[in-house]
Amino acid sequence: MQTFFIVAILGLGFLITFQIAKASEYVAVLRGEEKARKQTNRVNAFMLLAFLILGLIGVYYCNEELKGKILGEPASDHGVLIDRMLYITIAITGIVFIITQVALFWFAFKYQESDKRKAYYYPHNNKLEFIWTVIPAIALTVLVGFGLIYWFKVTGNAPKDAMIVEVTGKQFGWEFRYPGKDGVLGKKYFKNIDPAKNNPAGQIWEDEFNHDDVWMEQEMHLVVNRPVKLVIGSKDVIHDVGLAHFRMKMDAVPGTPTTMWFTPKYTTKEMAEKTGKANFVYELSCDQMCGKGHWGMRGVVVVETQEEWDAWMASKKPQYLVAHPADTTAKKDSMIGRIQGGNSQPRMKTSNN
Ligand SMILES: [Cu+2]
Repeated sequence: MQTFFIVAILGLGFLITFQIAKASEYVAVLRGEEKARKQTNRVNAFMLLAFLILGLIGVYYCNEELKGKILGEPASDHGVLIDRMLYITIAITGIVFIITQVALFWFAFKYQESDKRKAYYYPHNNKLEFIWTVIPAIALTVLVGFGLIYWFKVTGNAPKDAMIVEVTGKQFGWEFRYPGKDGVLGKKYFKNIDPAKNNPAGQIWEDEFNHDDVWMEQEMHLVVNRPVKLVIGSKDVIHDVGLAHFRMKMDAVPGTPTTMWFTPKYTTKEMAEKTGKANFVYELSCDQMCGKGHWGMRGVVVVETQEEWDAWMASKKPQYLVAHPADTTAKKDSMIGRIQGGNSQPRMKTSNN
């Protein structure tokens, strides 16, 4: 029955289309085909012009509406460069956009079909082709060149005094690890990841660099005017560390650490004053569709003075001590604990099955 209706509807649709086509054909014959075509031509030419004018008004209106509502001043040193690059790109492509669109629609209107003139046949001009190939090529090379220079800067070596923070994305949230006083992140291994044993990052406890590493979730603290290098990874799928206020972003790829560095220019408090929003926070968003909880991957970045940061860090306990409350020196014991942990898991699984 359903199939019958579908076929019937399709058949009717076809019939109606056919009849309309036939009817307009008759109308054209009655009115004179030539005349009908010319009239349609005029209407189209006028509508193209109207589209141009309305479109340009729309562009202007959107720009006015959104002015000042986007992110505001970039809050990092690299952000200033990236914004500048963006504005130069928008200016150049904007000028080209306006010229080409106005020319396109104005010509379509001005040179619509007319009995008074005939189209001029002009198939080829090497000089013209050369000019409009070479100029855009040079302009784009310069723009891409700037992009590449900034990219190498952002992903290249951070200054020696840079702070290091490890950022790990997961479904759905962010984890951070600070290297502690030694300034070195201890080694980790994904099979060691076991939040039940207080090892959410998978740290290898035998590595002494791990003993002062501090681990936390959802909130990252940075020092104003001090470069920071983020070492980025993921526990499951590809996420993306999006720091829109700093104009920074980098994919978080499982198994392949990525890095970027920048220097925050303003503390959270200063930014609150600048934006006039008392509850301003720097946001860390996931810029990669990573699953159904993607929308909830909002982290917070707190930028503060060195003293505030020191006080905050002093209140944190290294993860090694969280995992080994009674044991700060005996590395042998922690190793045994890890081996036992590794063996007990599969056994538990078999008994469950
Ligand atoms: Cu994500």
